[in-house]
Amino acid sequence: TEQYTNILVEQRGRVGLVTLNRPEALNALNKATMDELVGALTAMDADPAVGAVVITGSGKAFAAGADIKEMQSKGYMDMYAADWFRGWEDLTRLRIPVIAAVSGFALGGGCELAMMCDFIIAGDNAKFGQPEINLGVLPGMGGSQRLTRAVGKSKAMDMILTGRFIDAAEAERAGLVSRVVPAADVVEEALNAAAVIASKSKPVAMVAKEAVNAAFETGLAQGVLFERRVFHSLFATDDQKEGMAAFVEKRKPDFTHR
Ligand code: CO8
Repeated sequence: TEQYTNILVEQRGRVGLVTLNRPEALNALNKATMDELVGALTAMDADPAVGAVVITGSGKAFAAGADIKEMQSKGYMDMYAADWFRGWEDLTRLRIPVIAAVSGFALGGGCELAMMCDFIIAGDNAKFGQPEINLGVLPGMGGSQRLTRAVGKSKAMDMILTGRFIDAAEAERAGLVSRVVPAADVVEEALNAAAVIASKSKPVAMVAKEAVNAAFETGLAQGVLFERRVFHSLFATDDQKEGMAAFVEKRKPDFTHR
């Protein structure tokens, strides 16, 4: 298997676990980390043996942001020519379900990475923030857009303009995270959720993810039409036949992911 420097990659049954592994820098997201993360997740996306993925960090920090030291001395042309942060968009094109398990700080690019995942499970010690304004910049990995869609204009403006951090309880109230659990349990909770997802039909889960994501890109009528058409399409799958037969026969389905 592939060797990585900035991340740890494991597979547990049908679940992939990717752990950001630069604890000395609070998992600051440099380009090398981005490339490894995108590479590992793209491989899992294509692997029929992996049905869902968890991304996590350390106990103290999911990730404290993009790597400030790597960006500090760059000029406009450096950022523009490299199209800095463009590579992160590849994560949002993954079709496999991805869960962020957030313990401790998820700041700046760390918060943005968590928001690129399909949902966020937070430890009760989690702190979310977009403090870029303190550095003389603004969020650059989608935060001004995804945070606003996730929590609405008022709280997004508050967080992005003041740079203040919100705790796990406020994040849950705002709809930024789906569950809050004791900090020590966050990875296990996310792995269990991923195992539930991975026990379903992978292609059906991928289509369901596409349909929810369509809600962010389209109007209601277009989104509902998209949903109905992909719903129809699933009747071409073996897994629809198996799932409905299992219900009628009062047994557990045995999905073949086809
Ligand atoms: N980048 C690089 N290094 C970092 C980062 C980071 N984002 N965050 C922490 N580190 C490093 C520290 O420099 C320190 O290194 P060293 O030991 O060599 O001094 C080490 O990690 C430990 O950090 P601290 O000593 O600061 O730990 P504390 O417990 O005292 O504080 C905090 C923890 C509050 C999380 C603090 O580290 C902090 O405020 N970090 C920065 C948070 C931040 O501003 N994040 C946003 C970054 S910018 C971003 O993500 C998007 C930028 C968009 C740019 C758009 C350009 C196109």
